[in-house]
Amino acid sequence: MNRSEFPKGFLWGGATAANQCEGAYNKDGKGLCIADILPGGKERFKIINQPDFDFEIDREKNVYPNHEGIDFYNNYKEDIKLFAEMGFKVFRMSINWSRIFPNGDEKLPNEKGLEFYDRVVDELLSYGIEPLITLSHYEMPLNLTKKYGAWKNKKVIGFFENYTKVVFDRYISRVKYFLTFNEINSAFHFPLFSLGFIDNNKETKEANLYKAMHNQFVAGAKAIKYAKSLRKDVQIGCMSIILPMYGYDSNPLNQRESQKEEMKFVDFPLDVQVRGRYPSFILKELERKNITLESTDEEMKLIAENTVDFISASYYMSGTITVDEDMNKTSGNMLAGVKNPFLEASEWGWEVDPIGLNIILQRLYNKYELPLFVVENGLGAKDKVEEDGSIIDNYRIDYLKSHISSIKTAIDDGVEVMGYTPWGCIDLVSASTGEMSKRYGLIYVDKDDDGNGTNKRLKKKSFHWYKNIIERNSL
Ligand code: BGP
Repeated sequence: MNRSEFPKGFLWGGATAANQCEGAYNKDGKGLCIADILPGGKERFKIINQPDFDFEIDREKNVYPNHEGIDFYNNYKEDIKLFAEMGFKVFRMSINWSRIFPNGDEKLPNEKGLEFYDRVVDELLSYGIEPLITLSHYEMPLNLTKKYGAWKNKKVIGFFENYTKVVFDRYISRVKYFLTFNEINSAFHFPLFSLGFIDNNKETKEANLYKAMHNQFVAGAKAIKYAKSLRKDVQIGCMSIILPMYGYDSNPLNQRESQKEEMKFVDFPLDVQVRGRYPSFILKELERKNITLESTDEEMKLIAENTVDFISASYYMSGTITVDEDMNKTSGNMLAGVKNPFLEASEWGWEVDPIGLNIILQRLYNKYELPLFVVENGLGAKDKVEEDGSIIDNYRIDYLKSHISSIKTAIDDGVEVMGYTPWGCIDLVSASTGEMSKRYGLIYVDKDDDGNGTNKRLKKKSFHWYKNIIERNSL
């Protein structure tokens, strides 16, 4: 093997989520999910953090982007053909839970929803592309939130079990790679997306967050157990946001604080899903805060016995931490801490840090000794279509190149990385802004924030660049 090459069988591809690309939000028996009721634009962030968020409000008019997405529901053939042209080996997609169980609590699934994913899976396989299926990507049926309080309620573990059993029964002979919960640690920042409820009550907020995450850990373990009973070589991963947290400077207080934050945000959920047990620093924190998880011995046993096969992750930025209260009042990076003077940020304030990806991959591999899979990474940017229809997205190429190179350096140092699937390989609706104009794609989709456009697909410059990387299996 040439030294610049990636390992044989490296899974190059791209990543999407159902609610951000399919559209057809109420077609063929699909029920509403959380994402279907969130508006786009500035209102979105305000709303998802509102304590009195009203799930009953009819936001039909406001939610254009999710409702139509890029109409992957009808365009999937054309899109998959383009993925195949780029040489994808794998395609990350989610199954929208509310397409299979419209209300979440029915006994029988919605056959039409299952048939849609049959078609998508078969289409991928016909090109030799492995589907990588996320079981839950911010798509909990809204009814489970309204009627049961979402992941706070242990009943939801059972509903998720029904759903995942149906999915595994149906697809596992054709699909080898699954992820349980998308960005399970996003619960700390966007609970409505990942846990399906908002609780801003000081007294109960933290306890409910930990209880809901615990229920997800149990549900994930059950899914793994069932899948393994059907297919021995199935590969199931957990999925987390990974970001290294730097101390702002060499002040030991800042270093200690950054380590504490990184352990809680990154390590805690991984410890549970990879090692099968809660880390002692979290148990101590729960004890100090008087939080009981209401876990049973049986649940802890399930968690211990059904751990993941690999760790998958999204990586967009690092965090910079200080204990200085005045500095902490200034607006910093999107997910953690204050501005890092050494890094530049995207238009949305996400600090670009390819070296950080290398740092965190090294650390996680050496701690957990499990294969890692970068299933999300990319640059959200506004693209310009030239008169001749070309899109010269050199900024995106630079971003992807620097991050891929960082992964390669980790591999050269002995880190096992299974693959790379850049986020939104085809333009889709942004999760945080609910808009189309924050684009990640290698393929452009002609749609704007107000729903205007032909929905036509155009190849960006990055499309040709990425195709070449895959072809040569090398940067
Ligand atoms: C992750 C989500 C994705 C995706 C991505 C980019 O947090 O898993 O769903 O959207 O971030 O974020 P955004 O769309 O907000 O730019």
